Amino acid sequence: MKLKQLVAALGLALVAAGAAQAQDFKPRMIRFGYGLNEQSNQGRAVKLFAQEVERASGGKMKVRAIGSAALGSDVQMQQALIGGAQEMMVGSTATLVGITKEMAIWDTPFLFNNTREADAVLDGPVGQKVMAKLHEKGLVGLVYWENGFRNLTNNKQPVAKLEDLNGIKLRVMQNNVFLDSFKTLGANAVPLPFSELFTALETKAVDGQENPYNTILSSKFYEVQKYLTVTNHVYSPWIVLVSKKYWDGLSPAERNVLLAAAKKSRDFERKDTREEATKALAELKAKGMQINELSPAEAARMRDRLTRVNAGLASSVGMDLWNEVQAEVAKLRGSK
Ligand code: TK8
Repeated sequence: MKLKQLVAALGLALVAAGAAQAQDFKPRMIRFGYGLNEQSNQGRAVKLFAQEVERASGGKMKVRAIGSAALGSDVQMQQALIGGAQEMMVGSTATLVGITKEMAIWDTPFLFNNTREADAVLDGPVGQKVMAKLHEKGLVGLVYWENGFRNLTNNKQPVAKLEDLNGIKLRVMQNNVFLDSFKTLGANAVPLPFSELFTALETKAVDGQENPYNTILSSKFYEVQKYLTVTNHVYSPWIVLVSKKYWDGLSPAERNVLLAAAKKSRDFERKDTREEATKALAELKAKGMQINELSPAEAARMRDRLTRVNAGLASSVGMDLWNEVQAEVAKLRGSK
């Protein structure tokens, strides 16, 4: 045999050994729920995931992407996954804290300075360890996606200093760290599911909210919010979840397909989100929002005030996890 042929034959043998066979896959229909609309960064990435799963399983596994919280809010979908009534979802890690308290570590105000730090910690050993905590609660986490750095909008007045938040009725996620954080800042914080947010803003049941630029744009919050303050107060991850009941019934080949597709969707989603975020602020301005940055002095005051929640947060996630994450971030900052 010529060398070329030998290499080709070896290659084929390897493919045969590694590749999944048709009989490794059963016909499957996965209901994948998410909160934002189809036109959002979330919608685009779920679509890519669905195509990837179908392709890699030779059409055996199909994903039905169901957006706009049509299957329920984050919290409702999490319960459906735990009970086995729904197979997959993507949502905020912050709404998972009621189930797995360690998830609150990602709600630490100003934890990450940039996406390089976020990616490294979330995809690294600590991020994976926190994700693994979901198993005992009936959930399997596959990957973290980027929701993004959160910024404040409201309909009452520009927020240029801490005191401007006084009396603003602000929707927060269903999560105690967010509730405490914004109460600490002086706002009248009200927890609400994302699926009720647009209407709550429109009917003036609340004055404001906080989310990344991408979401303010894709959910058309600019139609019902006048002022945007660049606060970047926390980096918010999304997490792709599978019902553990469902996962346990899959073959290894089927699980591999889901995990590999989830990783592809993560890489796509982060790139897509970051590209969109760089243009989003100008678009929001063009849509008529009045945008202001905080002066360095006011940003520092807000930051100081927000760190008051850290002690409570550290004790609720556990000192070991708190220290481990702080050490990871410090290490990354030392090795630029
Ligand atoms: C979408 C939510 C959203 C989150 C929020 O279901 O609730 O404000 O930022 O992305 O998970």
